[in-house]
Amino acid sequence: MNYRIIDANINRANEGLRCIEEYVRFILNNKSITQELKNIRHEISFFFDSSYESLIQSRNTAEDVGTNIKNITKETNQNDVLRANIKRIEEALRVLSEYGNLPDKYRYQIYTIEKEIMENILSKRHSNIKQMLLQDKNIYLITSHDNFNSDDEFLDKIASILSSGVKIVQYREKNKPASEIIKIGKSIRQLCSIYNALFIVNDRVDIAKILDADGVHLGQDDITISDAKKILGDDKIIGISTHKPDDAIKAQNEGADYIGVGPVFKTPTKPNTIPVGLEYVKWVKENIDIPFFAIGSINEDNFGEVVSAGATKIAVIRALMSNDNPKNFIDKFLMEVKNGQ
Ligand code: 3NM
Repeated sequence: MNYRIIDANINRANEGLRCIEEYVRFILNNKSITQELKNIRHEISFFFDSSYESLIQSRNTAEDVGTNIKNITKETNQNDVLRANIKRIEEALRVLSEYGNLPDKYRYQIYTIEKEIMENILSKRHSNIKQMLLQDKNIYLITSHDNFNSDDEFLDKIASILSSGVKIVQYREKNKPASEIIKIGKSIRQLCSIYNALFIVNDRVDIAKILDADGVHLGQDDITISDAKKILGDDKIIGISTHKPDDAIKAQNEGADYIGVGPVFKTPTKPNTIPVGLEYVKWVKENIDIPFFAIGSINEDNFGEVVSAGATKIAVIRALMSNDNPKNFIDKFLMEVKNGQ
């Protein structure tokens, strides 16, 4: 065995592993990949452990003809550092397997980790874009077809609310067959495009996909956030209703883009649900980092309390769908948020 080659490449692999470990740990905040990298580092050292003394004795850095060759990692951009170090590890592991019989599995593991890291970076990028999209969305309209005599009347109401300034609409329909949901959904989708509003579909990930919605809103009993992502991809918004701190923490950990927080007050839409009150709104404000919409019987008489509890965003059905002057409601709420900040 050529100990000088092995020694140099263990060091090279370890240094590279350390560099990407720091990236994954401190930039991506990804615990599982950090742990995987740490394990590989330890296993490689362990594999050559019996040769440790020979390796150190063989070391002769002063006479190494390669020490003043330009270092590939003299980069300023974090992503360049990452890429250069992944390459460096792969090369070092190849050398260690050719000259030192290190199993190829470590190199293959790095190829997989490289893919995971890239997916993580992309998903972070998408999630930043989605957070930006949600930033100025203070009033979320959730539709209800109840109390409308026709689809046209229903769609006219949505158009009037959009023209009053709402920038995010959730199409919520629990009673109609899929074919009808899709038909009406297409019209709402079009309205949202005209008014430059986000279009979100309630519950049905399949229909969100068919309608090319901007996202889906899930309930606690619907498919999981990660399954929804598999169908819709990373660039679609995924929101979920939450009713207690555990729901909110889970949603955040699973990568929800926003949460619903409620019902804050008793609502006829969910007659059997006990309201969570303003306490839960306060808790979310203090403990959760992703955007949240307070929901449940929020109206002009009580939105002041909701804003005082820490919400800057609300989701409503009746306060807009049953309102002859949605613009007045929207303007007053936005003023309340502005004054409350
Ligand atoms: N979800 P309104 S409360 C659809 O707490 C919905 O998750 C809720 O309607 C939740 O504004 C609710 O008319 C009903 O009370 C909201």
